[in-house]
Amino acid sequence: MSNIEQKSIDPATQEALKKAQEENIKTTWDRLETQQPQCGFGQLGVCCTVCAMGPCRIDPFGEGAQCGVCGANADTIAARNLARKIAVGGSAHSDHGRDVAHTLSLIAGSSAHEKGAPHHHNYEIVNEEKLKVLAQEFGIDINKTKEEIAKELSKKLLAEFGKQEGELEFVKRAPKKRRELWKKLGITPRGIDREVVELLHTTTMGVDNDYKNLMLAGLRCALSDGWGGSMIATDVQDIILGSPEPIRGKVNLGVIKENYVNIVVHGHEPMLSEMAVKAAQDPELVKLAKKMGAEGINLAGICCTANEILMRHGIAVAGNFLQQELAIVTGAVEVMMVDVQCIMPALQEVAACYHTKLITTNPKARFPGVNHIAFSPENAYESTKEIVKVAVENFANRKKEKVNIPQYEMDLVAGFTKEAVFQILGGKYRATYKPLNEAIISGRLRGLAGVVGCNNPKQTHDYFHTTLVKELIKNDVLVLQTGCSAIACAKQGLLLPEAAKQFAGKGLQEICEAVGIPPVLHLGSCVDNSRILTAASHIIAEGGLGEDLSDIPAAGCAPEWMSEKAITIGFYFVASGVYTIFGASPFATLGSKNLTDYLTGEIEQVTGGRFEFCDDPFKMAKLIIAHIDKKREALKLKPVMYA
Ligand code: BF8
Repeated sequence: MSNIEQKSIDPATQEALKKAQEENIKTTWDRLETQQPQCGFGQLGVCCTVCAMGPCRIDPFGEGAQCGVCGANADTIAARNLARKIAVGGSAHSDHGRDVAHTLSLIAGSSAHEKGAPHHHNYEIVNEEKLKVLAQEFGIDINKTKEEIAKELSKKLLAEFGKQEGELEFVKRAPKKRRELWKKLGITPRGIDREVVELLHTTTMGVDNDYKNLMLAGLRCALSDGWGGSMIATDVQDIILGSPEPIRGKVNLGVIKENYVNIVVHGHEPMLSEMAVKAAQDPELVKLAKKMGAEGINLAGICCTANEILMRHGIAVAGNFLQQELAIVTGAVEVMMVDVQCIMPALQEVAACYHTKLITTNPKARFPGVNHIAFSPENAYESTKEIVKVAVENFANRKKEKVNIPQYEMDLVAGFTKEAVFQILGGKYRATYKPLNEAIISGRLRGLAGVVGCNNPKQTHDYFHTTLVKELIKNDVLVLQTGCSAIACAKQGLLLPEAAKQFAGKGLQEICEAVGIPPVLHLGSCVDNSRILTAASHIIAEGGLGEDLSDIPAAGCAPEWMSEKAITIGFYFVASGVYTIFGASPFATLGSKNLTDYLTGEIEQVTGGRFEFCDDPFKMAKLIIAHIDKKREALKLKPVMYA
């Protein structure tokens, strides 16, 4: 295997990497090399920088120091480090949710944050039906105008963040048995911000020294993300931007078009990317682009914000996390506009080697010296139009000799939601999960797996996602995907209905052919992992597959994870009773045997879910299948039909 083939299995990525090497552009893989050897204490999670008596570290071989200056041992240090990551990951998703709820309040003309501010904005309520459903969940009378409903709802949603007592409203969506368990364990999330703050408090010097107790607080904080901040983000985005429905699209670097003004949007909050979709179609700007010699304006996305506009508009996806620098390396990107999360600091340097203009838009995420065009719901269209104009004008600066776009693009179908799954399986007027449950009960389907998460240059790019998913569908496991994992599988054609015939087992094939779905369902961005939680609750409500989420023959996996957000997702999966495998490296807990044993073992007796660390995709598939079979047996289901 050549050096480049070890980095990625994706031919477009390989080609762009070759170009980067020829042009002496340093990418994440080069930087990983210069970091070798990476800090062993950090990798094991036993380096403590919590207070200024340190930094302290625990000798993993048991010969040197076994506790820090304050007396904290490996268990406390590793658990505190991990807890902090859970808090950070949760805060990222939940802050995103807050911004979306704030936009809803602006639409309703009742900004809770900016009293007296003019109420002009560029959004509207696209999905009134979902607005009403959500309002009813929050106990709001819906016999009033949609603006009035939105006003009340946004107030209640924003109050979820600052709630001090009681429980988050969406907790009610979980099956009764799960809610009772959370209550018994004392991990029912009370308020979103409260759980993050309290978890951080417990990790400061001299507070919680019990690793199991720290993990319980971590589980509660993660639940406030999955069943709180992320769920708010997903549901309110559906109200403001419309609920996705199955839609076709294209993926990979080949979607960047040589004769067009190319704008790549990268980040997470779809308020920006959604407006970019509109601004890129502005007749005035399209005319200007043509005047500049381009055929038009081409918009493409990277990472989760790409998933958002793919799900709602079929906008092309240029790539996943490890392709962000390479999109610029094509030499054909006029502007990369970014908002928050997963945006590599290196982009500034890579962009400087080409004519590409990097533009930041969010006050929370800036680069020194990089052009910042402030974006807010109030000036959304204006500011996005300004960015598109910068791109169009920058077309003239493109250096033709530097352009080389790998000609790879793949078709895909995305846009599955808990509602869409209902409708596809049961028909629009008989929307039900019954056919899905029956398929599992009868053994035509073995079970379900959520395969999600990032890329990580420590692992061959896309290899773990695609190999695992192929193994799962071959064994009649229907795969639900989000984030960069979905993009990885899309590039290999796994998100096409035709993929069932080529890759799926007979049972899954029959289902896919009967209803015309791919064997791998793309549910959206990382906040949309909340769709998996609600879909699982519907499965329990439908009946026949147990009484709790932990009874479902299902598992979760983040094969190439790298982000703190992935850790938080893992924790809310486990807190919801899901067996969850992490690839790449474990969460730097290995320096504490007790903590690792707890997370991969004993915790199952607590929440019904547990973690597994595994770095072989074939083994991951075997573990998931064994777990699904164990759950099938516990439910006394018929044997798998085509085993
Ligand atoms: O939130 S999968 S690399 S883009 S963290 Fe980031 Fe990971 Fe991609 Fe989206 Ni999720």
